Amino acid sequence: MKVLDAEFVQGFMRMADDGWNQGWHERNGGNLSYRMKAEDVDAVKEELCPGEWKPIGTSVPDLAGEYFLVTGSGKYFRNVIIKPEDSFCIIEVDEKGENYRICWGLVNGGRPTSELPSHLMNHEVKKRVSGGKHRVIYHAHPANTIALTFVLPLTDEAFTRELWEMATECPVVFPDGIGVVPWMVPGGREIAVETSKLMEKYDVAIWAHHGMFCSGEDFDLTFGLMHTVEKSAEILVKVLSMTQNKRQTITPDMFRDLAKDFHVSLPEKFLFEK
Ligand code: 2HA
Ligand code: ZN
Repeated sequence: MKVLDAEFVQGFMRMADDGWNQGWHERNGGNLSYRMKAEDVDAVKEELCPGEWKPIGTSVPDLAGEYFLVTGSGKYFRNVIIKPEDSFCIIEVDEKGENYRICWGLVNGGRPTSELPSHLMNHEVKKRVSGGKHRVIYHAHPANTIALTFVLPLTDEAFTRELWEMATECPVVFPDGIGVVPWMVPGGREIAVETSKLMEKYDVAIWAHHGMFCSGEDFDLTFGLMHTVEKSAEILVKVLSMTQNKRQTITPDMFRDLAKDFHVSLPEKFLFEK
């Protein structure tokens, strides 16, 4: 099968375009990766043509031999549906988890996303903690979430609780909460290590003054997670623009009632008295 005809590739392209249409991907902002299933690799194997091995910049031994669909460094989400072969690629990770090679795509040259270390380290953690279920890692620059990193304390507790309070669905959609990484230089191993530590506990990590990372089982769940967090952030920005004091809100006991009926467990560390 042609790579571009495969359902997982169509899903990847649609998600990238949905993110562009949300306004989360100015210029070359953001990146997306998908850990391919054995049957995905099988379906497109006649089109795979491996290039040279190159260093990943970190070590991901638990991803040895895996294939990923990843957006390209400097490439625009705007162009993913317009010139897919130029905008993303399929890479293979070597037997040590230290090198990758491009097997398809980026026909005009280039390399996978500058955030490849963060993507792969997040995949490695999520593969382990989800028992292999999580396959999608998504990074975007949604404006309301970023705006909040200038006014809320940069703690998991503050972001989780404030965003949970803004929409009743939030604690059900991300019951484990949200992690926050303080401002760091992007693109390297250090920020990848900090983000992947948070991914042990959460499916969402916010990078202060930069953007958000989400992890999920498939494209719909991962996009939906980013969308839910950003929508909640938008509501909080509106509320804070009107007043510093909410007249009423969802209280810790209301969250506990919700948790019971919706069969989620909400960590007590987010249900503190204010
Ligand atoms: O430009 O978003 O974090 C891609 C990025 C880097
Ligand atoms: Zn970014």
